[in-house]
Amino acid sequence: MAEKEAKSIDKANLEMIDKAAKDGCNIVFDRAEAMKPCPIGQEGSCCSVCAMGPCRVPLPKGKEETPEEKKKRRGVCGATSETIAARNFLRKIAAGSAAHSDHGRRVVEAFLAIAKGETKDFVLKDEQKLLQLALDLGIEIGDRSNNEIAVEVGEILMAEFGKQEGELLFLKRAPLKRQEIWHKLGVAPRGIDREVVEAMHRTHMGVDQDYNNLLLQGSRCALADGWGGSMIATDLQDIMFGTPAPVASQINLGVLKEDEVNIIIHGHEPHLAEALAVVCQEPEMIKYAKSKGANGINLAGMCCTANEILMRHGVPIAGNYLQQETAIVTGAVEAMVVDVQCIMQGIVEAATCYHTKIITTDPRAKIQGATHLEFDDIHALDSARKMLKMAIDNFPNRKKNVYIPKEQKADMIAGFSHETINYLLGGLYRASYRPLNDNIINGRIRGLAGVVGCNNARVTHDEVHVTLCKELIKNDVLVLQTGCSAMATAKAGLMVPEAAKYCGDGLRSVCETVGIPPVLHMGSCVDNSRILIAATAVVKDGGLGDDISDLPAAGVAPEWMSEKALSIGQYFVSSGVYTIFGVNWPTLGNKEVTDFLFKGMEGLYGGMWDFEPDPYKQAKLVIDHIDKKRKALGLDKARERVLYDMSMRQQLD
Ligand code: BF8
Repeated sequence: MAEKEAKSIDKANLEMIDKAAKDGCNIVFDRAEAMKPCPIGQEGSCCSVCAMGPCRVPLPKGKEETPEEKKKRRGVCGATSETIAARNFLRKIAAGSAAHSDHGRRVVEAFLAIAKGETKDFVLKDEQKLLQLALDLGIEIGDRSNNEIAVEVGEILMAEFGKQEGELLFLKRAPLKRQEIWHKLGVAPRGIDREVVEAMHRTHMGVDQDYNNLLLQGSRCALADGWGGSMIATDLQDIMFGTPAPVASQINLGVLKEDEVNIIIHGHEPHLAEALAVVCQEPEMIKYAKSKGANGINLAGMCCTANEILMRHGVPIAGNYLQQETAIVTGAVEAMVVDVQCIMQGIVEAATCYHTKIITTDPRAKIQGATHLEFDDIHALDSARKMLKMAIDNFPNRKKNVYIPKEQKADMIAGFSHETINYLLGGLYRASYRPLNDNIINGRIRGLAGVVGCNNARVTHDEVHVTLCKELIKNDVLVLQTGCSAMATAKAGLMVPEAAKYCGDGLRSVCETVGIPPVLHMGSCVDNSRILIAATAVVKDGGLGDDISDLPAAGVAPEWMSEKALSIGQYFVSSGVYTIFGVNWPTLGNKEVTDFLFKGMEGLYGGMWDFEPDPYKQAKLVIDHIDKKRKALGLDKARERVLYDMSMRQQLD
């Protein structure tokens, strides 16, 4: 990775990597060069769950291990490399599931505060989605007010976190066959917190030491994320702040403005971002910015908070995960306001080279050297004003080393929620997935791929996402995206209808007819729950099997980095989806565990994991899998739907 071009395909980022070097600013790409990954930890062969270790049990390289040698490959307590690999894997899933679900819990708290009228700063925006959710939960509607209904919705969903028995309510949204599989395997989550706690208990020294049993809990804990915490977050965020609909915006560091106060909101939970989006437009705040010599206020997003306010308001995105420091390197960011998750501690150090203020806002996520201004849900707008004022006051402190790569920004269309796809395909009065299913059946669309997840400094920034997605659409695979992956392809120009020119003939004709890009932005990482709902809607519409595992569909996280990505992957696999991860794979130190994940899970769940870092090979694996599923469905030859006329019917009779 010594060559600059090996660090990123994004020209904005490359320019800023140069600038950082000139300014003497140490950033993630420098640290990745200085710090090589530990090969033993990377393959899941290091156990640090007790103080007799850490014990290292790496797979011998370059020779076949004898059974005798394998027997000796154990920790001090006698733990086998299977147990160690499975335990490490489950702990990562638990951390990822906890992160998404604690986000979900905070969303329910904010939702209840609005529903109970404790805050006047927000109202519940999507009445239709509220009522639909109330019906799903069996809540009486009658002539009750929306707020009364919402309080009951919020209380029922809050109870999902602490539930001890039964199973999560949203599991009922899955295809029946999928629910039966979960019941048969005993992996239907009971309560969200319970599954995370149990995962941590089982992986404590001397508890669960059967890798099969540990990995079953991996599914239960991950399903509590996908069909629990994340799904609750998505649904309630939509009701509070609006269900996304198509919206135009721009992305990359070029959205920053030289003559305005630039404030970047970075993290995951949308309430603060929503409040900032409101106060940044207030005439008094703009006047105040002008009094400090700026021409206005420019709000931009970073990471998944960016996706949230992009999807609902069209707020531009400054960049994805590996741009959080390079945004600061422009020297033009007055404040970076952060909440939780995916915030590199390095931003505080990077900010010392410039004038940027790093403002932490959540009691769960403080950083030494940052300014802490706690966000208050109840007085959300006042909180946001304080942060914005701090940014404005910082405008006159800009140093001389300001440079924004102005040319580097791309147009994009986002806002493809499940509801929007339903509407776009079927229309308001007959909203349906039928046209999508028909186009899959007739072969114009070969299949679906969910391409999601992070950036990772161990691979060229954005390259795997973009190369993979171009390969997929060229082969008529419609791509659904979330997270930082969505930002990578948006920057590369794949999220505009004109990107149809990169598609195969079939997908191009569908995109041109419906007027959609071939790569659809479905939101943040908790919004992977939208992909579960969309996949279920495709199953329920008929003609493509009776479970998610029957669909010609696959998932990929080409540049994954976070534990949340592993939780997402595990709930996709446990929901029946063939799921490929790039970069590296955290159980390669043990063959049995890896075989279970890559092969054994297919027999149990109909979905399985795979590992492949090369984007062209990833695309081939996705396409081969889609073709295998098409064949199983009898769709291996493209077929036009035959519409019977009267004489044909008579012949049939
Ligand atoms: O939740 S894709 S780097 S920002 S973990 Fe983080 Fe990964 Fe980005 Fe969003 Ni998701």
